[in-house]
Amino acid sequence: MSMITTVTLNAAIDKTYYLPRLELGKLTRASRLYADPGGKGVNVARVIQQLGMPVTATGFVAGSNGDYITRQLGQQGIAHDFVSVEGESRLCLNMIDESTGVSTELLEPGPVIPAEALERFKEKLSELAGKSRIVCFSGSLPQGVPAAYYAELIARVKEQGAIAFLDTSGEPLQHGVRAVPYFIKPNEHEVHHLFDDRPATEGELLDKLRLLQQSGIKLVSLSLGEKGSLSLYDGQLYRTAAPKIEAVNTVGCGDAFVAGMAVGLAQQLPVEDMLTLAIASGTANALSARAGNVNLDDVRRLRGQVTVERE
Ligand code: TA6
Repeated sequence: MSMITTVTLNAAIDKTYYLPRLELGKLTRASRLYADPGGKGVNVARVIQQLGMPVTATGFVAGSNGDYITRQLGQQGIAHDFVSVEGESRLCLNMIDESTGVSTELLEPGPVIPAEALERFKEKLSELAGKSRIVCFSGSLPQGVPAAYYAELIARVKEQGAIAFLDTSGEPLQHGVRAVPYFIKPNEHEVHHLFDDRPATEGELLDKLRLLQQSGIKLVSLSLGEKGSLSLYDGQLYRTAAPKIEAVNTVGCGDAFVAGMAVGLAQQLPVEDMLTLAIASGTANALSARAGNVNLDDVRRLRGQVTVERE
């Protein structure tokens, strides 16, 4: 039985290009490139599998790109059960200028999801959630999917007695929090957008996190970038700091963070250890040339360098 299921409604092929230099208007030849099944939930699934826990990836795929995604997942040993639709799964490009280290992403829109496929997916999700301890919803919604769709899916996951993680933004997040997922990982901007869209002091930000927690969301993690993260769990605030590293490719760090949190929760680790695993996984992802990818030795080493303070 898969302990964890990840949902990617807009699955992608992530193509990562390393360029000697990226200058608009000029021809550039990639010195190396990688192509991996991607989209946030697929990245979460890959890292969960690399952390040693059984996982199933689901969502929507389309066309020959969709075939590539599912074929590669099979080769990476990741169970998958997607709903296929017409059209073509998208490419998500990440161009890394090696002269500056600057990463520039270009994301295609992906296929339009028809109403009948939305219904088909709801049934599939209920079936998968019935076999899972945790279901992770990650990423933006493709065209044709109503902003409240995550909220409907979260309700189905909870009906099956499973735990729902939600990592998204904008209107889908605003609707999603009303379905009271167990865990959300908003950035500062997304927190403000959930309330009054006014930037605030750290104290006002914490008040907003506490309001989210009072609505029943058990775990809220707020990424502060270089400054680490703040997590509120069952009313207790934890301030965490990630070890300093030389980042190679930061794309997918948030997904690896979610994967570490899901594995930590599934293993019923104490909160501090769960947060440590999440941060070590997110940091380890930045050491990989590929998106949504960690080396277990890096995770183990970094776990000893993460600080978690109760406040
Ligand atoms: O978080 C990184 C990433 O998953 C990339 O690998 C790329 O697939 C992108 O995000 C997709 O984001 P979206 O929110 O559109 O699903």
